[in-house]
Amino acid sequence: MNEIVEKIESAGHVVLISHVHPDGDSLGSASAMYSYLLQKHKKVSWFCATKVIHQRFSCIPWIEDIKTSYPLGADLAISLDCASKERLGVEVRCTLINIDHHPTNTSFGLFNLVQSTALSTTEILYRFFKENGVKINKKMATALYVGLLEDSDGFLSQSVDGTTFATVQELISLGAEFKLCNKKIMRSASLAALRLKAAMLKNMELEHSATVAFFGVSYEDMKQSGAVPEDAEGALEESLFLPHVRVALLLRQRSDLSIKCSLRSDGNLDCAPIALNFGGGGHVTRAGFVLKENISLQEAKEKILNLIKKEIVF
Ligand SMILES: [Mn+2]
Repeated sequence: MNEIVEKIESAGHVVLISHVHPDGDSLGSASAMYSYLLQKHKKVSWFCATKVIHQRFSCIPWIEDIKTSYPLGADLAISLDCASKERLGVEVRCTLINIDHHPTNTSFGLFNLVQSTALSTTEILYRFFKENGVKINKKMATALYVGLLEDSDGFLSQSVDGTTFATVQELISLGAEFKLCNKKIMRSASLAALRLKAAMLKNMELEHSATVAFFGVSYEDMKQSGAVPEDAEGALEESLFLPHVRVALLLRQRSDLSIKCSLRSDGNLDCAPIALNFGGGGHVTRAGFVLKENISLQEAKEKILNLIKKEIVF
């Protein structure tokens, strides 16, 4: 029997962990795992340290079961899509299984199912279910689909290939609610999000011969728009549609004045080492980190831009 299946079989109470500020892949993979454990009549909890989950994820099965308090008495934890211990948002004391696809994953679990070539964590789970003869029901298929949809940026990313679509085809045949998910995940916005996007695009700066798009968003900007942090990512990603832009950098000031930095690239520049350099992590095309020191947006911009400029070779 597979080691992970064995651990699950012998566990009394399993807690699934989606990373802080969860995305569709972390939620989708935890949701699919949740269904699987319910199928097995296991006692299971789903933990995420972040209180507010974006409304676009409401199409993910069991999303209403997420708890922000860590369950007492769990004897097995499974983290999904978490690249480092810090992303768990909690100190885990029991046996931990780490299932992820980030190349920067630090293998912090006792068991690590980390495949950096996978498009999403849900793709790893899909294979895990198939290899272990697990029946994928409609809810699981929907959840697995969400991870693929989200991490492939609506099937537009460079890592998408025929295998991705073959997987999607199978998930749809298993009942995945793909139309609902496409609409909720890719095609819904709040007025606040659109207002923030407009302000960000208006203030976008192009640096280094227009190869770098820069966005600085103050805490005041966020408060004024009423947008949630994730809403700032739309403008960031769209700036890469510009002909010369190869890297997009977003610096967003938080209420404690720390700065959340998000990096996106067209794939020709690896974002992960830059993020690692500042204590963060991620993928080639998307990575992030937090600057905790007391530093202005302008100072942070210069510091990071200098590093990016060294990496960009014309
Ligand atoms: Mn992911």
